Parts: sequence; C-alpha cells; structure tokens
Amino acid sequence: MLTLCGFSASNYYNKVKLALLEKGVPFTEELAWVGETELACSPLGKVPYLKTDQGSLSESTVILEYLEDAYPQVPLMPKDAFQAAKVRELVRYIELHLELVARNLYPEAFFGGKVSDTAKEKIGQQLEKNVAAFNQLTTYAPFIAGDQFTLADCAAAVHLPLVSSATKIIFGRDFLADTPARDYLKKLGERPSVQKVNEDRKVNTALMLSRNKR
Ligand SMILES: N[C@@H](CCC(=O)N[C@@H](CS)C(=O)NCC(=O)O)C(=O)O
Repeated sequence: MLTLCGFSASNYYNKVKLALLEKGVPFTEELAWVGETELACSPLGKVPYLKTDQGSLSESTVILEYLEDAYPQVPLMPKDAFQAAKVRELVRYIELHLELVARNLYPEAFFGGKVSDTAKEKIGQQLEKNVAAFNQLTTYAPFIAGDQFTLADCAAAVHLPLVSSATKIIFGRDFLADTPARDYLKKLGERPSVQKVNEDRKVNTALMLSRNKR
C-alpha cells in the first residue's frame, strides 16, 4: 500500500498525486506540513515523500519514476527510449529551469514578503531565456511531449500555472502568455485527475493560509 505524505497546496506533492490518479494506483494521503514531516522519510524535511511496503522515498521526480517502474499497467512514459528521454528532458526543464527560477519570486508574489529589485531583474532575465528554451522543446500535440499523456504533463500541470501567476504578479506580464500553455492547461483541467488535484489544492491552500496567520 502506498501513502503519499505532504500537503495538497504543494505543487511537488500534486505532481505525484496526479501521476497516482492517472495511473489508477490506490494510495492514501497523510497530511504533513513543512516542519512536521518525518525526517527519516525525507531527510531534508521536504514534501512530498512516499511510504511504500519496502520503505520510503523522497524527491518528487524520483517518486514519479518509481511509480512508472513499479506500476507499468497504465504507462505515463513512451516505450521508445528516445521519446522517453525527451519526456525526461521536459520534466527537467520544467523543474530546474522554470519552477526553481520562478520560485525565487514566490516570497513576494504569494507570501507577503519582499524580493529586491536587483533580484527581480536577474530572475526576470533568466526566466525569459529559460521560457524561450522550454518553448523549443514543447509540442502541445495535444500533450506537452506529443500525443500521449506523460509524466511531463504531470509536471507541467502543477508547475506552469505558478510560473504564469508569479511572473504576472511581479512583472505585470505572464511570461507564458505568448505560448500555447494557457489553452493547454485549460484542456488539461478537464481531466478528472487534474480537477481532483485542483479541488484539494484550493481547500488545503485556504487551510495553510489560515494556519500561517495564527
Ligand atoms: N526537489 C524536491 C522539492 C520539494 C519541495 O521543495 N517541496 C516544498 C513544498 S512545495 C518543501 O517541502 N519546502 C520545504 C523546504 O524546502 O524545507 C522535490 O522535487 O520533491
């Protein structure tokens, strides 16, 4: 039996939850806020982590790949080795070159903090470059890596909306606005799995914000 630990406001958590739902793998959820996680399962205290009968795993992309190997019945990776590598390439770009750069804006965009103007300028320049590079890799045909829903869609569904909203709030312009990302995300939002993740995210985000106020 699998237990997904973390909280539904987290996009990393939701990426794994989406893959579990898409694959139809049974799992339960265990609420663990940052600061209340089991360090034996996730030594850096990050969420998500997954408890399995064999032990626990941290790092969302590692968990995705484990699920793919352990539960191949509903595949979220192409069989062809090269196409599978293209999916991994996209996942890497989304996480490393979009999410992790945009993340530096979140303290001001979402959490009432401040990011210096110098930092904003640097982040903005880096993101412009990275978005252009990312666009070169995407196909949106109709899924982000081609005609099959893959792990790259799990990553895109949770990370791209935050890149859009953070850039819009900080720079007054959604850096993904000139890409097919908006229509693509809208279409993805029709999937029951994405709807479930988004509903749970809203409820949990409200809970998180009310906890932070206390
Ligand atoms: N590389 C990690 C990142 C996970 C991550 O940063 N999660 C956030 C919540 S969205 C977290 O746990 N932050 C607390 C911390 O970094 O101490 C993964 O892919 O699982």
